[in-house]
Amino acid sequence: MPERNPKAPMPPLTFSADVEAARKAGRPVVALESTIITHGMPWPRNLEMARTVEDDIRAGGATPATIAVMDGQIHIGLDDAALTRLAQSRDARKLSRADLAVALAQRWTGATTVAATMICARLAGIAVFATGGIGGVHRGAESSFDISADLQELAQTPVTVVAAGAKAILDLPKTLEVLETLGVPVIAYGQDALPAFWSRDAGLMAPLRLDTAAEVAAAHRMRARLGLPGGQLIANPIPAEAEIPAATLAPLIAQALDEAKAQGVTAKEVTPFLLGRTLELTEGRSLTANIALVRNNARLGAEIACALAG
Ligand code: PSU
Ligand code: MN
Repeated sequence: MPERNPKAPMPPLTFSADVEAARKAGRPVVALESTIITHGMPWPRNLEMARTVEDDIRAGGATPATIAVMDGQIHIGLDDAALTRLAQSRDARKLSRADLAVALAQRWTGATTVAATMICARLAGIAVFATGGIGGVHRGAESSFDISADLQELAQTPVTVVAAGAKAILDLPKTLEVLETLGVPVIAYGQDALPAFWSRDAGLMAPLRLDTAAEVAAAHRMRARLGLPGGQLIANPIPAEAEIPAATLAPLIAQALDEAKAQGVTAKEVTPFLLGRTLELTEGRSLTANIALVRNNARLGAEIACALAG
C-alpha cells in the first residue's frame, strides 16, 4: 500500500463526539458498516438493528463507530439523526473501494460496504470491525467474474473483521480458495467448521480456529509485528437458537439465484437482490437470523477491541 504523503491534505474524516473521546483516551472502538443498513435490511428493522448493535457494543465496554459517507465526509460514528436518515433513505449509494474517492469528491451520501468500511476504519485508527457477512465469490463466478472487493480488501487493509462467515448465496469453497490465495487468515471462532451465515456449519472445515478474544487480539498484533499487510477474518457462528438449517435454506437460495439470473441482475445489485429475495422466501426468518448474528458479532468485536486496548 503506498504511504500517504504527509504534506497532502488529511482525509475528510468527521468523528462523532463519543468516538473522538474514546480515540483520544485510547479506549476500545468497534467499527460498523452501513451497507447492511441501506441495502441489507428493510426499513424499519434496519434502524432497530443499527441501534441495537451499537448498544451491544457499548454493553461490551467499547464505543461503536458506524461508518458512512455523508455530504462528502467520511463519518466515523453517526448520531441518531444521521442513522435514521441513512436507514430511511431510498437512494443512498452502495460504496465500495472503487467508489469511495469519487463519492467524496462529488459530495455524495452513501453507505460503505465491508471493503470501504475497512478503508475508513484504518484511516480512523480503528482495528476491529463487526458486521454480518462479507461479500465473496458468487456462484457462477467462473463465467460472471463476480468476486466481491471485500476479499481483496481483507488482503491489504489491517483490520480484524468479525463476520458470521460468508452467505450461503455465495460459492463458499471458491471463497475460501480465493482468501487462501490472497493470504487472508480465515479463523473460525470456537469451532472447527466454517460457519455459513444463517447456519453454523457450512460443511467445510475452516482453515484456522481460535477460541478466545485474547487469542484473536494476539494474532492481530502479530500480523503487525511481521509487517504483513491485510486483516483477518473471524468467522463467528450464529447462535444455535437463531440458526436456520442449511437444508431448509438450500432450495430457497436456489430459487433466488434462478430469479436473479432470469432477471439479469448484475454487479452491485446481486447481493442486495439475493438478500431481499431470501428474506421474502423465508417469510422474514432470514432477517431475524441476520439480526441475531450481527449482534453476536458485535459482542465479540467489543471483546476483541477490549483485548487489543488492554
Ligand atoms: N452481507 C450481508 N448483508 C449485507 C452485505 C453482505 O449479510 O448487507 C453487504 C456488505 O456491505 C458487503 C456487501 O460488503 O454486501 C458485498 O457486496 P458485493 O457482493 O456487491 O461486494
Ligand atoms: Mn459483486
